[in-house]
Amino acid sequence: MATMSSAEVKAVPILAELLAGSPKNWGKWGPDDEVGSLNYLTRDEVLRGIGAVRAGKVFTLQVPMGAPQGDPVWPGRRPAQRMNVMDHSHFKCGKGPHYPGELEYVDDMMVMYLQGSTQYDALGHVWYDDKIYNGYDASTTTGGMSKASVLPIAERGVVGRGVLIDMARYRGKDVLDRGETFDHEDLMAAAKQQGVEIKKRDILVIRTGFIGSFYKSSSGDFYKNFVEPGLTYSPQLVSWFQDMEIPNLVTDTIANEVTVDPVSGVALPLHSALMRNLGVAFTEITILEELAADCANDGQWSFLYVAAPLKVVNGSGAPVNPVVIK
Ligand code: UVW
Repeated sequence: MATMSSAEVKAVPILAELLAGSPKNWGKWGPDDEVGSLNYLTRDEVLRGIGAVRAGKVFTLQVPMGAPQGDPVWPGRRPAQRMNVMDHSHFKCGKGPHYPGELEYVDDMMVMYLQGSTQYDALGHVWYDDKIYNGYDASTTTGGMSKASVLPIAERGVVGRGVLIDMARYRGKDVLDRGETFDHEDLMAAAKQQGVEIKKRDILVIRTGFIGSFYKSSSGDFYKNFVEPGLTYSPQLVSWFQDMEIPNLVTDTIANEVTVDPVSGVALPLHSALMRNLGVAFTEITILEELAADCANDGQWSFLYVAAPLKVVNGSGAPVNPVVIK
């Protein structure tokens, strides 16, 4: 059997090496900041988003939560489970509570990963070198996030002009291939073909078709050799996000970037380069099929984007149902 010499084995750098010298926005909005690049979404940006509304069409971007076939989640997490704790059957067998007037009702509860549906990641969700966004110590995540949790994002809300870039359509596919990558140059080329401009401070919404494919395949096929398509790391891509002051990256994949950077071999480097270092908010697991079809039909790829994750205290993320108005 042929063996590889140590020189032939590609060494995977640690994030601190890969991202040495990568720009950071730590301190840019003060030592207590916890919402990062969402600070770019000023009142003017809200009005710019409202200015993109033309026809009053409304789209919601959350995937169904607790669907019978399961929900798309990062391998190792489990789909949300909804359980009835009270319903008609309880009252039929005399186990329901009695209220004056004979009111009866249904109650249920859900057990879920906070990243187990369409969600906003807290800016402190990932780290390296023991520091999360804005330089807070990673020990602040222990037992619940006391810094850069999802709560400040939830309290602030996210409103601005969104632009959809349909990478799958641009490449003539229903769904990008597993591990297929693209970068900012591809985004701009796709935007040009769509006839839309990605403007400074736009909320960037990218369709790969990947989450849509979850609902068309068996769960075994979806998770087999799991490698998502997506954006891939380069210093130029990070500079582009920084120069464009992108506040929020929204995609129809589970982790917003190619699972493993094919150049360095590092897993999810953009989580660190964009979220940890620049404070770009990540919205993951959206479903964009209906919105993309409508944009292709009417040629309008920009819109008002509105989202507010749930106010989970100390949460590393929270479910959200973003709303797009065209
Ligand atoms: C991981 O944390 C691995 O991914 P996500 O940002 O999708 O939750």
